[in-house]
Amino acid sequence: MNEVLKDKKPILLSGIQPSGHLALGNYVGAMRNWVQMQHDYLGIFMVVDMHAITVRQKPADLRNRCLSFAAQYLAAGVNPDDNVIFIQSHVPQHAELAWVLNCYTYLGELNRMTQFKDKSKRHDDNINAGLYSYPALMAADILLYQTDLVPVGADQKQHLELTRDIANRFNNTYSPTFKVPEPFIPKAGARIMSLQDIDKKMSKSDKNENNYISLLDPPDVLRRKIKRAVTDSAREITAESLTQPGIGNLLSIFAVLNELQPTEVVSRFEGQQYSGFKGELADSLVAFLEPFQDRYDKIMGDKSYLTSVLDEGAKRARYMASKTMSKVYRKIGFVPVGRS
Ligand code: ATP
Ligand code: LTN
Repeated sequence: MNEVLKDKKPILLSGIQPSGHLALGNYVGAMRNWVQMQHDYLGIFMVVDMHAITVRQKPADLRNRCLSFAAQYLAAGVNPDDNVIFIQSHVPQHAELAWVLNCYTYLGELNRMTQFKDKSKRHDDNINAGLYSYPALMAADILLYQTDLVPVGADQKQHLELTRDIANRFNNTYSPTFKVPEPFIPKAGARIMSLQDIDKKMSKSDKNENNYISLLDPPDVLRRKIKRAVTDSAREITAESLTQPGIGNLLSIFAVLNELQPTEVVSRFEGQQYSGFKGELADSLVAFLEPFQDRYDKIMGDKSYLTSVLDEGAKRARYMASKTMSKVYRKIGFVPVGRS
C-alpha cells in the first residue's frame, strides 16, 4: 500500500486521552519513550477521543484538544513519515472491535479495574457504561494492529494485563488471531506524582492546576509551580531524600530530564537546600519546554499540515485495522459482506 506499511518492523502502539492539559507525567511516562523507541518499531500513536467521552467534555474544547495533543506528539519528536499518528474516532474499526471484545470480557474483570473505581469516585454524577467497559475499547485499540509493545505509565499495567487475557481467551476459543502484546513501563518516571497532593499521581485533568506541569506552561508559571511544590520539613537534600514523597518526586523528574540516575542527582545536590535545587529543576524544565513550545506553535500555525498528517495516519490505520477486523468477523461466524 504505502512505504510505511511495507515496513516489517514490530509494532509499538500507545494513546492518550484528549482531556485536560498534556502534563509532564504523560511526557515522562509515555511520550518520551515513544520518541526514543520509534526507530526500532513502527509506531502507532493515537489521540483517543472515544475514551475521553467516558467523562463529559465540552465539544469545542474536545475538538481543539485533539488537534493540540496531536501537535504536541509531533513537537515531542514523533516522526509522522515513519509512524502512524491519528485520531481514534477517524478509524471506525475501534468501535467495531470494542463491541466484539465486550462479549469476551467478564464483569468480574471490569469490576477489578482501579481506573474505573477512581474515575467513578471523581465523577459520581456520571458513572456510565462506557466508563465501565473502557478496558474493552483499549484492548481493541491495541489488538487491532497486532501490536508487539505498548509503552505506558505504571497506572496502565492493569489494563494491559486484561488486554492480554482477552487476546488469549479469543485466540484459545478460535485459533491464533491476535498478537498478545507486552507492556513497556519505563524504569524511571513511570509514576510522576502530583506537586501538591504528593501521594496522588500527577494527572492532566486535575482541577488544581498547581498539581501538574502542563507541557505548555510558560516559564514564569513553571517556576512558580516548582517553587510551590510540596516537600517535607527537612529543607536539605540527603541520601534519604529519594525515598521521601515530594522531594523524591522532584529529584526523579530532574533525573529524567537530565538523563541521569536518581542517585547521581542526589550526589550532585547532597547538602544543598531544597530551594536551590528547586531553582535548578525549574531551569531544566524551562530549557526543555521552551524549544518544545516553539515547535508546537509552528505546527499549530500550519493547520493544513497537521490535518494532512492526521488524515494520512487515519488512512494507514484503517487499512491495517480492516485486515484484523475481517479475520475476527470470519472467526466468530459473521457472514462475509456480499455473500449473504
Ligand atoms: P486524566 O487525568 O485526564 O485521566 P492522565 O494524566 O491519567 O489523564 P492518560 O490519558 O490517562 O493521562 O494517560 C496517558 C499516558 O500517560 C498513559 O500511558 C499513562 O500511563 C501515562 N501517565 C499518566 N499519568 C502519569 C504519571 N503521573 N506518571 C507517568 N505516566 C503517566
Ligand atoms: N487507557 C489509557 C489510554 C489509552 C491507551 C490505549 C494507552 C487508550 N487506548 C492504547 C495505550 C494503548 C489511559 O487512560 N491512560
